[in-house]
Amino acid sequence: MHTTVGIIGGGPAGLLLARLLHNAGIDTVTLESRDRAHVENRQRAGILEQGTVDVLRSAGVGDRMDREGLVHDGIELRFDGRSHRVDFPSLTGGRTVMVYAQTEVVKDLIALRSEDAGPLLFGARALAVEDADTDRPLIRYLHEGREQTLSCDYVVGCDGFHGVARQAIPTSIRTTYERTYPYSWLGILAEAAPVYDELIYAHSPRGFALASMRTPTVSRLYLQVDNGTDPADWPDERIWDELDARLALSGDAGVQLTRGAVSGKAVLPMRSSVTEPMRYGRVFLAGDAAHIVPPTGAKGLNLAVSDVTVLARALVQAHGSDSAELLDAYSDTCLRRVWRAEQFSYEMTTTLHHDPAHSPFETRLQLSRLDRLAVSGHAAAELAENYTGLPIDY
Ligand code: FAS
Ligand code: PHB
Repeated sequence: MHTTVGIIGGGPAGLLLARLLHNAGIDTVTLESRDRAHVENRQRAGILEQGTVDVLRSAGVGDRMDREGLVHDGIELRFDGRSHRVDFPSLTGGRTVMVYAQTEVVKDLIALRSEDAGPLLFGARALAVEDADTDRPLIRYLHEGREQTLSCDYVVGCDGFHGVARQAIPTSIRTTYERTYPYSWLGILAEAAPVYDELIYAHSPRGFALASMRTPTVSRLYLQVDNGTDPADWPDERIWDELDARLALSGDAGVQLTRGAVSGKAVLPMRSSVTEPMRYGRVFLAGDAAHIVPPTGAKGLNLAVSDVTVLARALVQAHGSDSAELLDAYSDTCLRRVWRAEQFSYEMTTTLHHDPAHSPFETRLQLSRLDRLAVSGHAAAELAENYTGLPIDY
């Protein structure tokens, strides 16, 4: 089988790239190792930047998001017995974010894909990418018990942190920068009204807590826990009690922790990772295949969207003309924005989490940083600008 663009991975990066290229009349084949149900129900991100919302709308995938998504124009920070709201529109010239789960974005992209009958193969596991530095790169993959090959004009690795595409970049030119954090997140979904009508990020001596949401009746909640934590050690009541203690909501009007049936209990490790370059020959990396951010800044999914938006423009240019100018600039263009998101996610994570290696001195520094965000419009604007998302070609 041959295609213009072979895409490995049917997560948000791969599915959106296929959609953008389809809209531009470029044929693709997408290989996804898991089945449709797994990909559609994998609990992950919840916040879409303004730029992501704009891209989904212009790609024709935004209708249900606009009907069911929740537009948010701020977040609340809680620390040291105080709470401070960061307002987005007044600090960013009108930008907001959308609460609309990654699971829903993926469902919308897959549903649209089946209408266009684009070849999206589930249960197709890429084994290797070969001939990356030729004009006919090849994907070897396993599907329906048989090893098969897909020859391509271009290959894009959208296969996440554990994918194979990264291996196509020779170790002699591939550098991975990484950091793991001394804590993880325990995340739950709960059939319970959200704590508040905006997200609450809470710094507390007991550890970080985040109150988010999926719908007006479904909450998404996170607690900082030790690395290696077994979710079984956190029965529901213990989770609710700890959220109560860390969010410290007592007495706040309109803010209440409603307990409900818990599902989707999972522990998420926290890491930062960037692989450079994001391209070798005719093989490109996009999304988590190239970079990972701790989810504190809600950047992971949004970076995947900006990568494939930049890449789709470059592939359209190369496909329609002899110019490879945008393709040649792809890695540098994306990495500038990636490193900005890495820095913002690192800053949000290290400011809000209790690091077991911290002395009281570092904790005072954290509280001073949070106080600065509460009293300085300049500091708050820097947070708001990064949280709502920098321009795609920042
Ligand atoms: P993905 O990992 O989503 O998709 C990669 C796809 O490739 C998967 O479907 C996988 O099955 C497939 N694949 C892998 N190897 C393959 C192979 N060899 N052949 C074929 N297919 C293969 N971000 C936030 O902003 N907020 C959050 O709260 C948040 N929570 C997260 C929780 C978890 C547990 C994880 C792992 C990530 C979380 N993220 C969060 C980040 C997450 O949203 C990613 O940024 C986002 O999924 C990136 O999308 P993709 O790049 O498409 O990668
Ligand atoms: C989520 O709703 O899953 C979410 C929101 C904000 C974050 C991380 C996760 O920073």
